Amino acid sequence: MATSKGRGRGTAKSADTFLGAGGELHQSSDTAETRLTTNHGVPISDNQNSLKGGRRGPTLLEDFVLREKIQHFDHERIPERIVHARGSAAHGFFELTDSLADVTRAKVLSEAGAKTEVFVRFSTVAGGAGSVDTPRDVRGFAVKFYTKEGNWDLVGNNIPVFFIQDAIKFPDLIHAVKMEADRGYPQAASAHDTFWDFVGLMPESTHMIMWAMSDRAIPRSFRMMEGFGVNTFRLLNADDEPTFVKFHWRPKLGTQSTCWDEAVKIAGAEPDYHRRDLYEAIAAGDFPEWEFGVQLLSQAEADALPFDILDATKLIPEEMVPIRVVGRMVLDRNPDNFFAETEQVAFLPTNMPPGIDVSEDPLLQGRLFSYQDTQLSRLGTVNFHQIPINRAKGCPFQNLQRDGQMQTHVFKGRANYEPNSLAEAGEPGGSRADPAGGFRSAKIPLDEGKIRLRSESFADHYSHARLFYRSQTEIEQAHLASAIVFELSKVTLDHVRDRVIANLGNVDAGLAERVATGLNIDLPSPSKPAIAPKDMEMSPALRIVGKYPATLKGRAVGILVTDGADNATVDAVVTAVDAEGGKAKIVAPKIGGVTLKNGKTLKADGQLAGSPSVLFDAIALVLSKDGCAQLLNDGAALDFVLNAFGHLKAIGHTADAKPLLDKAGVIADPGVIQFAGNIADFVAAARTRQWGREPGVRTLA
Ligand code: HDE
Repeated sequence: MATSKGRGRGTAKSADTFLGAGGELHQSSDTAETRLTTNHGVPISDNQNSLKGGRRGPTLLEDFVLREKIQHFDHERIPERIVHARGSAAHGFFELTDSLADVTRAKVLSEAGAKTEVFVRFSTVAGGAGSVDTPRDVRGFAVKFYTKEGNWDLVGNNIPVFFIQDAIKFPDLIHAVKMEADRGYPQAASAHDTFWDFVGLMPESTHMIMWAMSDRAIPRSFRMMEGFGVNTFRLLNADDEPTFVKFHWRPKLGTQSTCWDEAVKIAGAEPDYHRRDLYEAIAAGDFPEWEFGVQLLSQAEADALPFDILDATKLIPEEMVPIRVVGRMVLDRNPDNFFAETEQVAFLPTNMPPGIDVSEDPLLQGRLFSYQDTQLSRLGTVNFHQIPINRAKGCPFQNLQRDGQMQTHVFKGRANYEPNSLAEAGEPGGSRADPAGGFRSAKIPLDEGKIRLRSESFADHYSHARLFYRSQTEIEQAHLASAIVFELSKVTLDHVRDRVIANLGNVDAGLAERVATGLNIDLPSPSKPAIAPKDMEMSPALRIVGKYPATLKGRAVGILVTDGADNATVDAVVTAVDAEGGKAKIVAPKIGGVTLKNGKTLKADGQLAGSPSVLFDAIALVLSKDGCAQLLNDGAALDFVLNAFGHLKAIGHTADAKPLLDKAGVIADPGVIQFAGNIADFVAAARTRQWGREPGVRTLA
């Protein structure tokens, strides 16, 4: 065997590389630190060949090296999450900027200036772990704070309300939205019969449907999503006095969304769109950041509201109870290992430090059971809290729970019960309950005996849906109505569609009519609501359009170049985009790049066919005359332009690129900018979408 040092990629320290008898590349190592071993530490001599009876004979059962490797591989997967299976995560910190000591004794919320490590997982809800990132769906926004007083898991969503009021309906909701039971499709999509059948029969879902059909459900990036605790919680101060609280996360980059047509196309072009965006932003030092805010209200203030704050289908408009910003969260480190961290992280709404407590919200109450239970089936043992990502940090963890599958802790001493007189405080087995500093529940009087009933205070299913719809801008209302038309167009059962539209009639007669017209069906009369909806004061805070900051931060500009392209224009665009914190990406017909007008080679970040404009927030076409002529016959180039125009993106172009714009049907508007020393105009247009263009490129409901 020939031996040659250092050949092959990823060669371990002091490892030798050599060619095997069959000509295949091997690597070897002869030191204890670097050599390959079995799981039990036995050094392995050959990682290429199994042990056989003769060189062409059968494999021997005796080959424990092979068996161990294959067996471990066979068991690599664990059950995926029943909901929120597809997710991406990052490490970071939470910094409290304003103490809430008056309302809570939780250190994480009362020690201003203190930083707490966090691990955050974002997710879709309906799709499996291998589904795509951009379907229309609610997004999970789960934060694990490793506080000094144990873990606090704020397991929220990017939408502040939910489909149902009582946890007992959750399995029904999820069965209805997931792929249909007999056919196994559609994957990661709510546009199908069973989901809308459930929705039509459950009017309480109407408010959430408004949000799920809004652009919030097709976010541009995890970094551009709001987060909400959804359920109402309580804070308890040093005297155990309770204050109701709603938790909010607000992204520094503003809340931004994709267009529906764009989201659909991204699913094909880049299924990992959000995962890659988060990973690459953090790797580049562009750390995503959110403000953390609370809405606080006393029992008396809650009682005075015209809705029940224990009902998770309602929100408290900011205009009624302002959000007090008390902290910020920065995500600054990618996980080292997807499985160990992102997959094995177990969020539990029951993880709360002293000073934070639950409310009687019947949705939350069911969640308090479900998450612990699901971890047992997913992670397989009661000891899942010992997995590093789940372990409490910054505080001692000690109790008398023992043994169980995968116990990794070697407990010492005889005292594994309490009370005991064998162990002193500080010794193993010597830990005791702390009545003053420990977790206590709010003292809430219970007014009735056992009862299986939905409170009358939950019966108004439409006022908040109306509030949301009517508070939107016209653009957002049109998107929302169009989304319902799209989804109901995929529904095959007439009675299901009719029932949904009949319910929409209680939200807003105009909305119901828009949807019926969009489907070209007769408008059914409104259904009979349990309680007649009321008009509430509009809440402009519920909008997205017109609210996000005008900046290129977090945005990407795709610069399509050809041979002979003007180097000065390319440089000017790249410099201007960089200067504003955007990401400039060179796209060329071939990945090796192009030769610019000055004879220099410019390498491409992406090949045109694999880098469609849906992956960028704005595009620049820096084409030479000949280059443009060649692209006129290239469908990928035409799509690049056509989709950017249709998705309301700024388009900057050289004069020589005009024939491509014309062939793609681009009509000049303020977002289409011919370069002539005016790069600043292009950058200004690239900071947002060209909403004014929309009526000309899309028929909306
Ligand atoms: Fe969850 N939910 N959920 N949920 N949920 C789970 O726990 C459940 C609800 C949310 O990134 C499961 O570990 C019930 C509301 C997020 O790992 C499960 C009910 C909100 C995540 C579960 C709800 C959420 C989950 C599945 C109705 C927003 C992903 C796997 C009573 C406040 C966390 C798991 C992660 C995950 C149950 C409703 C958020 C089955 C019974 C409302 C972000 O335990």
